[in-house]
Amino acid sequence: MSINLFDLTGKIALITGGTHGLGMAMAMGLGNAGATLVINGASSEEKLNNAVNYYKSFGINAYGYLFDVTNETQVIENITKIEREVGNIDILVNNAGIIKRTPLEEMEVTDFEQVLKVDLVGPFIISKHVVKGMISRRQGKIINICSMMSELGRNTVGAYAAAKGGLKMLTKNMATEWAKYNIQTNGIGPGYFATSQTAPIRVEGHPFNDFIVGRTPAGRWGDPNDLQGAVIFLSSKASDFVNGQILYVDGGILATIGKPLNEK
Ligand code: GCO
Repeated sequence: MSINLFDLTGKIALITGGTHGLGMAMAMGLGNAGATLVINGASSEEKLNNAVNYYKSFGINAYGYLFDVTNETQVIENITKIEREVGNIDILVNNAGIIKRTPLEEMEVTDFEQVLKVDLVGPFIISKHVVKGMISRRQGKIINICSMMSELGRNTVGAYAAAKGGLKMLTKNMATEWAKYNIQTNGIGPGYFATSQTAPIRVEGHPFNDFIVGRTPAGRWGDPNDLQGAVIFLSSKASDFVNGQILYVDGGILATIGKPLNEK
């Protein structure tokens, strides 16, 4: 009998920030692999309902819960509701995140703290409460969405880089503490993707757009669907002995120092 290592039938996956962008693309991948989706949104009931209906239009079983991943009271309440109304959470994708592009010397402390709160403290809070069930069942998959900025800095994204660098190390520590319960914790590090977050720097002819296309060996921005294979792999049996790894899906950008602009 052939076993499909990547089949997620019967699994329940919670994806934070799953109402748009990379989160939606990864959620679609998990849903198409058989998982039931639990989508978190932070602010808009309408956006959440639209996203849930979008998944359902493809025959994917989906539910939506509106809560702020940085508010521990809301997280506890909603994890309890999800486990009562939908079932035990097998897969947690910590995707929700924000970015603020400001030179460090000009950045307000409150803005710096907000980026770290959403991008680093949030994943800690929700993982702390989801993992309790995973520990009791001796099984679970946690995937933290890191970034190119977990490895490299860039002008104006210092707070985001600090948060995503921290999330890389938090991933390694979650793996260290929870692997003994048969919980695999890993990360995905997207390179530069065509999303609403990067829209301002992706305008045709924008110096950054040309820079990224030239700096990426694949010669293009990532398509959000390029992340589906990685998230299915790290959510499935195929990764049962993979712990604390960050899988970079970046078109090769981290593999190279780049090339002169006039070189093909
Ligand atoms: C930026 C971009 C990046 C990407 C992504 C790269 O301003 O440099 O927004 O941060 O969004 O995180 O991995």
